[in-house]
Amino acid sequence: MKGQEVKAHSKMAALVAASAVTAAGLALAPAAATADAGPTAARPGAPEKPKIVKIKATDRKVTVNDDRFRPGVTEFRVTDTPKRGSTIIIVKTDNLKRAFNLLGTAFSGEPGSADAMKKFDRIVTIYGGGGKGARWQVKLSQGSYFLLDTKTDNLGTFTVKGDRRGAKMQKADSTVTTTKDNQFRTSGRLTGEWVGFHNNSREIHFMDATRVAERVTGSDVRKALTSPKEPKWIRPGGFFFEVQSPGIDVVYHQDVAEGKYLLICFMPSEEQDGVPHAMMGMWKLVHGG
Ligand SMILES: [Cu+2]
Repeated sequence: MKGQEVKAHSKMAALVAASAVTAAGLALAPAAATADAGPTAARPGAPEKPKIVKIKATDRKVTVNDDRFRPGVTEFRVTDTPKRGSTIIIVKTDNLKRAFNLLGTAFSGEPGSADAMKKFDRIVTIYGGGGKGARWQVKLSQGSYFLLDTKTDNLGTFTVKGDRRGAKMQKADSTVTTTKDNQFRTSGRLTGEWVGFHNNSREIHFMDATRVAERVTGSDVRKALTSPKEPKWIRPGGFFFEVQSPGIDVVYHQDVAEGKYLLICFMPSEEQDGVPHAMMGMWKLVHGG
C-alpha cells in the first residue's frame, strides 16, 4: 500500500517544476484585477448566504464563475476536471514559485526535506479542495488566491475583497480533527452529508478515507505500511479531502457509505526527513455511514 499511496499523492511534487513558469506569469493577474470597481456590499437586512463559487478545470486552465467576491464563508464546487485524479486546491501565498520549489524538496525525502516542508507550511495557506463533484465551505479573508489543479499543474486565480459576509458555515454532521501530535480525532461515527475537517495541528494534512474490509485491524494496517504489497482488504467507495493548513476549518459535502474506513495522511513530516505522517502513526480506523 505504501508505494501506491505515496505515488498517488506525490502528484503534488510533480507540479513543482511545471508550475514555476506559469506561476510567474499569473502572479500579476490578481493585482491587475483590482483596478475596476470593488464587489458590491450586502443589502442591509438581507439574510446572508455563503458565496458559491463554481470551479471548472480544463486541460489548459482552471476557471471560476466569479473571480471577485467578498470575504467570509465561501462554498466551492468543482464542476469539471480534465483528468481522473485531478483535484483542485485553494492556495494563498506571496511566492508560489518558492512554495513549489520547497514542496518538491519536501517530497524528495532527501536530507533537508523536513525543513523544506516546514518552510512551505510557513509561506502557504491551503484551504482544502477535491476532485470533480467536490463541494466544500471555508472562510476566506481578503487577498488574492490561486486555484491549482494538482494533476495538470494548471492555475487560476480569484480575488477576495470588500465587506465581510455574515453567512455561517454549514453545521457538520460529523467531524475529523487533526491534533497537535498529528493524529486523526473523530467525533464518532463518520456520517454525512456534511463532514467537518479541522486542522488543529501545526502541519499540513490531507485525509484519504480508504474503504476497507470489516475485519481489518490496527495490526493489519501497521503491517501494510511497511510492505510494498497492495493489501487485499481495500474496498471501493472511499473518499478524499485535500490538503489543509493549520488553523483552517472546512466542511465537506460528502456521502459516506456504510462501512469501515482507514483515515490516513501521507504528507511529508516537518520533523523527520522522508517520513510521511502515516508512518508516524497518522491513521485511524473508523466506521462510517
Ligand atoms: Cu498529515
